[in-house]
Amino acid sequence: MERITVQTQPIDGQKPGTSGLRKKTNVYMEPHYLENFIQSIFNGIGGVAGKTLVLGGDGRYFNDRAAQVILRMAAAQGAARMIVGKDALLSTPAASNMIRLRKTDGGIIMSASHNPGGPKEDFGVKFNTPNGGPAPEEVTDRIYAATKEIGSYDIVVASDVDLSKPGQSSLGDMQIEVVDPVADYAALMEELFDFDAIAKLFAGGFTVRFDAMHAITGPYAKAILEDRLGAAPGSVVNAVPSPDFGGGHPDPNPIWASELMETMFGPDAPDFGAASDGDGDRNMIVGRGAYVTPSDSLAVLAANAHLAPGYAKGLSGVARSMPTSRAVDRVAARRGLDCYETPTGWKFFGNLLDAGRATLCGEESAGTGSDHVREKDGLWAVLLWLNILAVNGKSVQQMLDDHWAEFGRNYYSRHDYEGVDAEIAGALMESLLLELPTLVGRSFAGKTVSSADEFAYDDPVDGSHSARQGIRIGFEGGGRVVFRLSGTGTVGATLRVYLEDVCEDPAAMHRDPQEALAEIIAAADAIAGITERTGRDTPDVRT
Ligand code: VG1
Ligand code: CO
Repeated sequence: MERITVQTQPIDGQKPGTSGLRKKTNVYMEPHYLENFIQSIFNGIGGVAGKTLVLGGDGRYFNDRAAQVILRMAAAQGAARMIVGKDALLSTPAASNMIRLRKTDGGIIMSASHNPGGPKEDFGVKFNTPNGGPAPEEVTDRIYAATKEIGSYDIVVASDVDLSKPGQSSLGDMQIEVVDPVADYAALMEELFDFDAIAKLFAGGFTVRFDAMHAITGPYAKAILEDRLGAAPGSVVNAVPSPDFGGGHPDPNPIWASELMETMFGPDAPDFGAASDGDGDRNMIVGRGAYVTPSDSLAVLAANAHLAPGYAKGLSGVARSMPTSRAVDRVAARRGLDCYETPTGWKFFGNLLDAGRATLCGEESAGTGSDHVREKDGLWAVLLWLNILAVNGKSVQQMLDDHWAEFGRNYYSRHDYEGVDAEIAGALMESLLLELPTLVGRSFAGKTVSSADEFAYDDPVDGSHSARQGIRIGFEGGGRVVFRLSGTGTVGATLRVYLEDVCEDPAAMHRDPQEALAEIIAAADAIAGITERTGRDTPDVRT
């Protein structure tokens, strides 16, 4: 087999963001673009000679082609073995599980997650380390440095590897093992949850609708919910992954999963609804007529996880990303659990999970997970909810009511301003930063600022420092607004404004969040001049 070295040059902008390198698919398809980044990953991790890696992706457009390139590059550079999901498919949590189960040297996940897919949409690649988690900043910094120094890459000349059925093959000296993407993951779920109890719930007439949004979780959800647990056939909808996700936006929130929302708030709503994203690591939970914000979901799961066998001995601690609401902090305080606040992105939970300091983690962006893998995990969250409901017999609404009655409610919403001119967004953040020292004590739209800082994180396990992770402003009475720029977008800048207010009045637990947060929303605009600077008077997406 011929092995060739191709001359190349550094390509600007190959800096991994919140979760890997995401670009327009046609950018990834430009000559050398993918190859440069893959070679830089290999260089950044000290080469792949003799190593075993997992490879899989969410099935979006170019996933199949990219997989063949990555295999040929790994073969050229002496990798010992590649464990590849059938048809180059693996959900992100299943890839994380595979890396851990097979004790590999890491893995490459091809996905732009919740971003749309297709020739005109987005593609992405990320590297996960041997613990199964997204590479920490220290590793992504090395990968980025390698992208700036690259002069050539190695690849073998070979025809495509057949990835269409499980089994062993080889490419030159490299072994290739094609695996069923679902089996090991499903087995792990069966270890963690009481499948009999959930099956009994379904057998008793409890109805469920899982919207896979034409993305990777379709086959996983069908195999687990319908085939193993006996949910009625057709409970999993939009279950066949398609390269452009059916033309949709596979982001499980009330806006992009509006079809599911309509069903759940309609006359024939099932008992339980859920959706997942492009690569299967996010989840949206919705009951009959009851949307659960991801922040509340994390808090409810933290308070009730012990009802599932995998968590029966209790939690060692909990962690949430900084912009996530502090609903889970209340649970931690009551239950005497350690509670960590990390920067946005799952890579920051890895050390806490590895060190056994946290069992459950979550983000406001519909990511929840535990120490069972090192990624957030959409279907896992759905199963944990179902296991809890199977044990306590409550409805989703009742779960929320009881939770708020016990712990209080943190009204929460995130407002996204998408496709903002990058310079305008940058200037907005810079001027906020300059104003920070003057804010405390001042009032905006009737809210008095009690704290204001730029969040930085010192990892309590390895001592690493991550600066500039978003601006947080606290108000007297417990309200809060956080400003951040997204690190996953591919066009312009996305300004994220995270709004939160605490409520302990039992008579005020069922307000519309936008209305309950009206003062905080007005204060956020007054402080940051969002409308004035961006010309937008409403956000593109409210979740
Ligand atoms: C977003 C979310 C963040 C999440 C990240 C990756 O990042 O806010 O919470 O970890 O996406 O999720 P950003 O930088 O755009 O705010 V996924 O499911 O897209 O891998
Ligand atoms: Co995702």
